[in-house]
Amino acid sequence: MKALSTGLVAATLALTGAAQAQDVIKVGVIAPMTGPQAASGQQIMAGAKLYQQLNGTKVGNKTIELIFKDDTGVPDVTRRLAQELIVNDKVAVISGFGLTPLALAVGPVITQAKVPAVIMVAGTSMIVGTSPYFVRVSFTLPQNTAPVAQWAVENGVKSAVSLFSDYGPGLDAAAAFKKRLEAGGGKVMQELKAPLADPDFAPFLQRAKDAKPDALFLFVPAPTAGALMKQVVDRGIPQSGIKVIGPGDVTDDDQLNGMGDGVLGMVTSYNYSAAHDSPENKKFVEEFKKANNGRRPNVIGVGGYDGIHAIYKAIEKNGGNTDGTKLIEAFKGLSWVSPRGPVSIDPETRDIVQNVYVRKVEKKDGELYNVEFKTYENQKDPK
Ligand code: VNL
Repeated sequence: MKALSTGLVAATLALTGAAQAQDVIKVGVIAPMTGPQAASGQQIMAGAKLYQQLNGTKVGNKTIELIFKDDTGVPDVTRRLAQELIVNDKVAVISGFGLTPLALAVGPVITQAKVPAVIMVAGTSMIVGTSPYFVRVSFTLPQNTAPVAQWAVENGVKSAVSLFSDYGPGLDAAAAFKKRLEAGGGKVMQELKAPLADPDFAPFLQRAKDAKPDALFLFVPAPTAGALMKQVVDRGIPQSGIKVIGPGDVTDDDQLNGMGDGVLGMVTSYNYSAAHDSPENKKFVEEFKKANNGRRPNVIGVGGYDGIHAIYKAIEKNGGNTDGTKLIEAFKGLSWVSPRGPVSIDPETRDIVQNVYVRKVEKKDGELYNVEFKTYENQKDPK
């Protein structure tokens, strides 16, 4: 009798454990939380946590558990963490990826394991095409660059020098800019490529200034923007009559105030501004600041927030079924109103479709903001 009851208790406990495990859906979030790209991981984590804070942890009767991992910005670490999360923690989805090479590193892993991966930052066009299990909520560089190239054409830019980080998104941005500027009758005189790691911008900026172009087109990943723009301003480039432009990574909301008044008037185009005028964004910015000691959200923070939203909605659409092949289908065609504006996931490409705004740096209440003045609606990656 005693043996029987012990056995029963053990069986009951095992069943309870199994039932609890089935009620929890784990989601991995892999990002650089330390190292030179730490600002990116901090924004992703803040955005993801805020989503749960404002919307709860439940989807139907399932509890969504986020597991954060720091890849320090090293692709081999991203790959190993992805494998561990999938094999040991049995996550249903992985997400994050603060740089293009970090996203590319997990492609073969997710294809083999059939586990969806939601890209919250990385912006090189070709990434999503490298695995049928990728879906992207961030942006692509050609998508974000085309409108500012158009603005340059319309504002008399005939000659330009491009300076960009020498890797996927920089090459994509520079190519998108050149294509549109030259179609509009302008010319890119020089393309200057700075290394991604520990760049010294000084010699490049001197060359660019000496070339006296109508415009200097810039791209660096958002966490590097403060260092670049300080030097651009110190050299007086905006004041020398050269229009300094780029995708909005270079006037990153997280660092904009530290760039100084020298960036006032600078025009960029981008999918997100902390100054975006909508009730959804007002609430998002307010709550984000409240939860993060007054820190302002940037494009990466909104990527973390929207990434978790998309995961919730895909799980909900599938009634809690987390089979990877079914789950990736559920992401296709999702649409929602983000703090950045209306967005959707292109069912064909699994890439995000969104508004891209042309903005100008202005001062409001003593702070610098990217103030939107023109909208290109429902933009796909132009390829
Ligand atoms: C990338 C593109 C990273 C744009 C960024 O910041 C960015 C990338 C971290 O694809 O590596 O602003």
